[in-house]
Amino acid sequence: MTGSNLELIEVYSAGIKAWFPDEELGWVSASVISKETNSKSVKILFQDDINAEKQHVFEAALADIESNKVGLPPLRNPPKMENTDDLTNLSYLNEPSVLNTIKTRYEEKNIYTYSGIVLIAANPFARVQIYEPEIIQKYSGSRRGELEPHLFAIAEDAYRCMIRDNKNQTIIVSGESGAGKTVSAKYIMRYFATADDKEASGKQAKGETMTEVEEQILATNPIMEAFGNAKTTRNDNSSRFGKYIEIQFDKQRNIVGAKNKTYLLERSRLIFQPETERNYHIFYQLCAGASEAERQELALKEWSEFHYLNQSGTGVIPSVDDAKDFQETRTALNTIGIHKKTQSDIFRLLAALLHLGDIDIGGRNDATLADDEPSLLKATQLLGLDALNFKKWIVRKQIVTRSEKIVTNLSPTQAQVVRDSVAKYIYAHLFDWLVANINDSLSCPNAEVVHSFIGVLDIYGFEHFKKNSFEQFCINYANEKLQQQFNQHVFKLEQEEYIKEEIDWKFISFSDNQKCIEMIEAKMGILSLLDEESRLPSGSDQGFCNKLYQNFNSTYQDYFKKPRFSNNAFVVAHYAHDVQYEAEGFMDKNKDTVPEELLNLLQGSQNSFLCDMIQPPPSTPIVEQSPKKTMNQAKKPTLGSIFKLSLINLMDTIGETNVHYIRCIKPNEAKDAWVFQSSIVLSQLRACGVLETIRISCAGYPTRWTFKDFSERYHALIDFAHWDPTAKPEARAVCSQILDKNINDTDKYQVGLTKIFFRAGQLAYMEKLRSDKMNSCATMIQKNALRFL
Ligand code: AD9
Ligand code: MG
Repeated sequence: MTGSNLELIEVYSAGIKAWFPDEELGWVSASVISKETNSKSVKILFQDDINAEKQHVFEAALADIESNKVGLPPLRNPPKMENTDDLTNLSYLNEPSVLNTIKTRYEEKNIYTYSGIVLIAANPFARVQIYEPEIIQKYSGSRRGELEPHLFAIAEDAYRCMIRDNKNQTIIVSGESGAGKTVSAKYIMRYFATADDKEASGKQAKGETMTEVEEQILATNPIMEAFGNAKTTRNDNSSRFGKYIEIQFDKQRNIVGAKNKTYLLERSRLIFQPETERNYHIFYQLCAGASEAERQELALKEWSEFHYLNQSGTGVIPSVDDAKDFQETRTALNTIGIHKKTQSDIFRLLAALLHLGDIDIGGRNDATLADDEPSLLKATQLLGLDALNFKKWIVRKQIVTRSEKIVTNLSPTQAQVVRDSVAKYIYAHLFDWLVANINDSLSCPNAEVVHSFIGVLDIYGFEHFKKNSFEQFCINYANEKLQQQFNQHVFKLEQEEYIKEEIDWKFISFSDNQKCIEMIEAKMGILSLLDEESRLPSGSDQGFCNKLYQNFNSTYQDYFKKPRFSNNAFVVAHYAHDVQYEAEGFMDKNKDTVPEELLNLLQGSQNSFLCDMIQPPPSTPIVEQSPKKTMNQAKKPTLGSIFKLSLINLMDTIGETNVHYIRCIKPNEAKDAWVFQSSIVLSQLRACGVLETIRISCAGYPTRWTFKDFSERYHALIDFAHWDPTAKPEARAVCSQILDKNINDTDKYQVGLTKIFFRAGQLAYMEKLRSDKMNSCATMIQKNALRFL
């Protein structure tokens, strides 16, 4: 039988290159030296292409190869193909070839590569001159594929689709921390703000000039980064929240407004920072850049003197000038129209938080706090609160039963937790308030003018650390949802192509992660079990964990595991990786509560800005609120449930748009310029679904040739005994002849309306036949030539 897996063995003739796994480099290339085949097995010897002293052996039973139990070593593409700007052009679409192409391009300083509909962006960690206004103008108006792969090509594509299809668009930018999502999202925003629309009728070329609203949109970046970004070990400017910004256009394709939605700001950072990390940039900016008058009024000190800023010992980032950045933040606040007085109110709150963190709580068993403790006085003064009342509810708690109210003392540690909960509560509200205000300034005054939008999603990628907690759980849950959307999209496109070409095609399966998502968000899923436990007076992290063990070990056995050596952790088999989550802290983080008495105090504050800010926005979901209850008494929605709801909304929004994908890759951990570590890149390609997409397409018919191209390349394989040299057959007929003669297994290909579709690896076989034929022709010509001599 021709065309079967066994036939592919023939391809491995002397000199042919293939890939072998390597612990350090990911994959290494090697060339066939010899091959021995008998009726039962095959043994192929390869010479390593880099290490002259190393050889690789492939040995397998023919039966195993035929049944696909053992795969032949993945083939390497011809060198001239290896730096193709679209991975789907590769003849051999396998993992090492994909990796090698991205690497080859990166070494040539090409950071962008397409993988079909996805743009892969490898972070250069160095300045590259590819974002200048001239380049923006070059991409503006050109079609994808006309120019080198680029962020701007994706942005332009989104813009064109919006106009052509009259449909909203989304650009999803994902990748792990430090991979370049925020930088990419900013360049995309800049592109929309500055690109001329060469085709838009009636629109003047505006070059580098921007309208007020375009300037305002760009000004949101320094503000959001000051309040929502921080130095982490992975990234000096790490976004600690997810963001979806809708850039709104009118009918004439002018930008008329924007709307930001944010997701899950990391709250714990406000009160604690791991070694070498920092709190949110704005605090250091304030300490370094405030005027003398502000320093006096707010009692500001150096960053190193505030507990909330000095715990990690790191307060300065080389190459960052916090004082200068503070001026930039102020300018940006001015640009979006936040009044000077409001800016002072904001800084006042920030300073209050710093003093709050310095409140010195003492005591051995019971927490003690002096009435005249200076930080207490300063913090409460700035917050507009009564110091004594505030102090009371920092060191004590009240339990309300049916018949009575019992007040008990807290331990010093408990009192600190309460103090910190107030700080986190205020900061989280300040952040939400800022986003709401930015949206107010950026919203188009006349909503009817908004015709369509392009949304840019800059969201944390899959996270898998040594110790994973509630934050990683939420982040990975978000990524599961995005991955599902991505798979469905790719799969749908693939099917559409097959249907368009009218080929006979059976549905192929792909790893659907629906069950994993269900396990997290369903009625009895992880999040609702966590909520259930959080509402119990005696609820605990252990109780939550036990509930998971009881419920999931059998129901979701493919996605849930209890670790062998821990009773308070659980493992989720995510699409990208198994992740072990430590249950400790899940419940508190999920509840995110501030004692009732303190909430009441805050709501009655003399500081009208604070009062204003902590009012729940009208859209906040309130669970089971009875009319008699106040907001505080109502069951406050948990962070998990808020996140779930916002994700579901996000997915609905994305679902109604046409989606474009950018996958950012961090090529090395050390953030070194132009250093490419294959193993690190490989795991990211896996985590961001690029390899899965390739697998999906390989399960179908990944190689496509038009009739013309195929007949031109392989016409030598026609059976010339039945060939009529006078006829001028159509390309399609030539293709049929080639296929009939050379491939008997009809499952290996499908003939569409304009193209032929091949199974993975089939092209290698055709190439082998072709080169054999060429060689034999060459030998024949030589022999004939000799005869004439
Ligand atoms: V995080 O999940 O918010 O921690 P991001 O957003 O993926 O992360 P970011 O965009 O902040 O990463 O990029 C990290 C750093 O990489 C930047 O500060 C730059 O120093 C560097 N970077 C990223 N993209 C580019 C680029 N296109 N050109 C040059 C870049 N440097
Ligand atoms: Mg970021």
